[in-house]
Order: sequence, then structure tokens, then C-alpha cells
Amino acid sequence: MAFKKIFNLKTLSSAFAGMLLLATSTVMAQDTTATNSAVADDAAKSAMWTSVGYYSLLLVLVCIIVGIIGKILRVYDLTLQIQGKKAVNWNNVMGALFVLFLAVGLYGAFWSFTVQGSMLLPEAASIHGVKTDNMFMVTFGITVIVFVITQILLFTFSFKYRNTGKRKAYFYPHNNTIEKIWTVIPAIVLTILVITGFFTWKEITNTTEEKGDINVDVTGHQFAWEIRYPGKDGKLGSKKYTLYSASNILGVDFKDKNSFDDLHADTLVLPVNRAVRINISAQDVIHSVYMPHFRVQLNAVPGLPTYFKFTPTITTSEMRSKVDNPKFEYLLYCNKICGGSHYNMQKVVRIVTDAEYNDWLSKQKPYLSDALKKELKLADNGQTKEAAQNRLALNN
Ligand SMILES: [Cu+2]
Repeated sequence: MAFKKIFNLKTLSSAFAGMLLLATSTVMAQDTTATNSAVADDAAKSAMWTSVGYYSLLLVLVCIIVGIIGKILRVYDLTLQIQGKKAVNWNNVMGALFVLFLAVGLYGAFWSFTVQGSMLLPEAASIHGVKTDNMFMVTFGITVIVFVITQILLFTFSFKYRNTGKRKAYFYPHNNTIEKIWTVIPAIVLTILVITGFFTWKEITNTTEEKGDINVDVTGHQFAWEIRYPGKDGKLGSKKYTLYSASNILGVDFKDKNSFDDLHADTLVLPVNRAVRINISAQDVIHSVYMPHFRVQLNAVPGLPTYFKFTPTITTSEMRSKVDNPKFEYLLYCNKICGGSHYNMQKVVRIVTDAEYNDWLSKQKPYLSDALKKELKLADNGQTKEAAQNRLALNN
């Protein structure tokens, strides 16, 4: 009978889930080992040991140890009772554990705020970034205050009013006034937070292109970002996915004369205190433009051009002295797990003065490279006309 009990549905499904977990983490670990060279072998091994399976086993082990300690205490308790001695007062033990849990928990929260809190990003380097940070800090402040007060009340009450055998719990099923208070106050606070957030978000996203804005194209593909600047005309030429080729990797349409002076850059260099419109697109899967220091993040969706407008306020060199790191660089990441080499999708973003920006821009290579010129010239039929137009434009 007992043997049958072990093999009920719950035990079997738990065992299956555990095996699946272990197998997955082992396969993942093997995959890491296989793809890495011998040099990275040690790192792969350590990654295997810190995998999900390892922590699951650790949890099981801790549970078993706690269970054994519990059984020992129970035996001790029973022995005391048999000997006619005073048994363990479990209510006192539980009460003391509640207080201990409160102290350890609050210290843990304090520790994470000080240790992990110091890993926060440096101050926002854009105008709207300051607003989002303020909103975050207000929400954080309110939740921390509520968290500390409720935890202290919860655990102190559990300790203070533990069962002593002398008092009886007061039956108190309902109180409309208390219900109203704890419904109305959070509702008002949340409404204020949501409305403030809504207006801040509206201010950030309700941005149309204005004269003088710097217009930059950022296109994501597996696994890189392509950056395109407008030339002297300040206008980016249009793109067409059908025109994509090895030399024309963005599919820029050279029937549009705005394309002729477009520039292909390797770094996203932007002048400080100027509004920048980043036109975002993707060529294969969903990527996401993520520039944490400017508090910018927007998805790059194939077939759905998006844009984000922001104004950088702190130059790279100013930020280097602020964070006391001469090698500091702002970065543009991909924030969608878009494939195996997703981690490669990084570009340096450099914020410079107006003069430095103009100097840098004048040194950038045109998008219309020699290879592309050759390709367009050699193209026949319908493309010939296009090539001729390009030749004309190049003479301008
Ligand atoms: Cu990506």
C-alpha cells in the first residue's frame, strides 16, 4: 500500500518536472561547453554548477535538513512530555522566529538598497530622463515606506499576540470603515501616480519632427545596428526592403535624391543639448533600441517604423568625470533577446559639443560606397535609369 502511495500522480509529475529541469540545465551547460573553446572550459563548468538544477538541488537539500531538524525537535518534545517535564512552547518559538524574520528581512532590504542600489545607473543624461527618474524615485519612496510599516506591523503583532493559552482570539470578521480606508487611500495614491506617469509619458512620446532636429536612422538586424545620418541636406533618403543587397544593406532608395549624401556611421555621435530624432526599424526580428543612460528604450519592429525623440544633456567627457571613469562610454544596446549573438548588438554613443559634432560629421563615409556605385551602374533594365540618376547626383 505504502509503495503504491509513492507512485501517485503528484509524485510522478514532480519527479518528471525535476528530471526535466535537470536535463534542460545539463543540456544548456553542455551547449555552452561545446560552443566555447578550451580556454573558456572552466567558465562553462562553473556556469554548469550555478545552473538552475544546482539551485533546485540545494533547495531540496535545505528542505530535507529543515525537515530532519523538525523531526529531532518533535522527538525531543515527546521525550520531555514522557518524562513529565514541561514541553517546548511552540508558540514562543514561532513568535521569536517572527521577530527574527522581521529583523533579518529588514536588514536584507537595507543591504540590497545599499549594495545593489550603488550599482544604479548614473544620473540621467537627457531631459526626459530626469523626469522618468523622479517618477521612479517617488514610486519607490512610497512603496518602501508602505513596505517597512506593513512588515513591522505584521510581524510585531504576530509576536505580541501569540497564543499564550490565557487569551482567546477576538472574532472580528468585518469592518466597513477599515475596508474603506485601505481601499480609498491606495486608490487615490495609485491614481495620482498613474496620472503623473501618463502625462510624463505623453510629453515624452508626443514628439513630432521639428526644424533643426537631428534625424538619425538606427536599423537593427541580426546581429548589429546600422546607423545612417543625413548629409548636408539634413534629410534621410527613403528605404525600400526590395532594394536590399550586399552593398545596399539598408535598402536605401537612390531614386530619392535625399539619399545621395546620406552617411553610414559606425558610432552614434550626437551634439549635446540638441533634439535628436532616432528613426528605428528592424530588418529581421524584433530588436529594441536601448540607451539606458538617456532612459531611452523603444522596440525595432520589422515593417513598423518607430521613433524616439530625446535631448542629451551631458557630454561623454562630462559623464567621464562625473562617474570618475576615463573610459566611460554611453552605449546603445539591443534589449530584445533576438538570437544567439544578441549580446553583440552594441554601439558606442558619444555626446559631444556642436563643433566636435560638425567636425566628426564631415569625416564620415558616404553611404553610397564605391561598391554600391558599381552595383548600381552594372544593374541592367529598370535599374539602369536609377544608376544614371545616381551618376548625375554624384556630379552635383
Ligand atoms: Cu537584437
